[in-house]
Amino acid sequence: MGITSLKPSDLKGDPRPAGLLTSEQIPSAVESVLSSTDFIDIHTHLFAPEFGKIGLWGIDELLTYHYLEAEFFRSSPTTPEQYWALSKRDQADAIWHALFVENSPISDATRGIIAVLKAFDLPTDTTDLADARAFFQAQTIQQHTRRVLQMAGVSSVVMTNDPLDSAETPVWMNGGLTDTQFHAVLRLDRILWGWPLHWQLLVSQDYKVDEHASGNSISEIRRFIADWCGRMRPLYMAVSLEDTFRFPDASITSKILSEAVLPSCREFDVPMSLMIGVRRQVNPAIRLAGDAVGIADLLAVEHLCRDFPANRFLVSLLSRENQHELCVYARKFSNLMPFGCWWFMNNGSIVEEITRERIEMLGTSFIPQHSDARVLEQVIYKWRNMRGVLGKVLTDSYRMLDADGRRVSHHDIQRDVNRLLRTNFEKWTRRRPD
Ligand code: FIX
Ligand code: ZN
Repeated sequence: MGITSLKPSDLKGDPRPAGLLTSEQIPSAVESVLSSTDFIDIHTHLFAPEFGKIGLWGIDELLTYHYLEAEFFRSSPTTPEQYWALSKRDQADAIWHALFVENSPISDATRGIIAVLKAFDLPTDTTDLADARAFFQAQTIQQHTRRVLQMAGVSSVVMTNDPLDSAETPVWMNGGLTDTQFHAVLRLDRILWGWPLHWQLLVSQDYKVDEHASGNSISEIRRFIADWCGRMRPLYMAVSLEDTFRFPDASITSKILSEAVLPSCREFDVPMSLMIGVRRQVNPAIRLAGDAVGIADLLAVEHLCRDFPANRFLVSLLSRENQHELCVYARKFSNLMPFGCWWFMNNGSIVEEITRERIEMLGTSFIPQHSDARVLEQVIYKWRNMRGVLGKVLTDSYRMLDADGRRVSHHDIQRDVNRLLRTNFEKWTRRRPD
């Protein structure tokens, strides 16, 4: 008996047709589906082991994560100049001491470190990092990577790849990516908003472009993108944009986006990811930790979705104030896929707020999260936290559905979780990462 064929009379007296859950059974069913389903992590700054040293992992990298550096400068008299003069190891020791010994690690980012140490049965309340360092030094990156991804319940990791980053070039120029658990994204920040600083890098790669992106520049940029699509086979192209981003306007960014990047996305049938709302380097003294947030004008998103109906857009916004508007635009444009709770949005209470709103307005037609992990082991706590929030939000949604008169089955929950954390992305990229 399928769920749709149930008549109200069948439900009287509560005879449980096979597979249907009682309201009491819903929380554990949701939890078991979430814990047994591997996710696709659609945006990270992680690298496959074959990229060598640019892939960050281990306790010193975990502690010197820019989220923790930002918190460190609030809880330590150490100046940024003094901090940058320290070795990575001494920076990590300083952060451990200030945020984990002298203070309670109750912020999301500090709790994340505790969760990683716990996941490897390492002490979480020592004054030094000797045990943790010994543990990570004993790991081999290949094996450790597989183990960490399995612990995080992540089957595929989508990287962030900059074609103008010389540290990555050796892999791409020597046969490309071989690791099947990692996938490439063509990140175009230096071309889209960094053109004034970086156009000569294309010239050095024999592309005939100029400072104003005039003449043959557009067709040369498209040739550049085509060459890198051949090397990377990216799942999508991407850019992060400031809160001041406007489209269309007279800027080089607008010109390159509309005349080169979006046509190339259509040519290679890949989506364009727009991460909008950063205010870069409001405090350069603290480097990566020095970026902030601003409320973006989403008219740009409206114009892009309407004026480029053949393009598919992945959009994530940094400002809390922009989230509702994004949900509304997603109801207007089927070529718009909201994704993730980006950066300053990625805190439990805000993730819950956004995810509830998205379920209420979009059902399961969005991608709830990405980790944005910069250090390998971060995927352990970032996805554990997300499973916790999603568990609460989905349980409430199914209980409300049950109370409204429609019973839920284990199959329903599995289908919905698959869609949210796997098939929405697979369909959007027209690719099955694994
Ligand atoms: O632009 C981005 O992809 C951002 O995620 C990063 O630049 C940012 O520094 C970050 O790590 C956010 O979590
Ligand atoms: Zn990122």
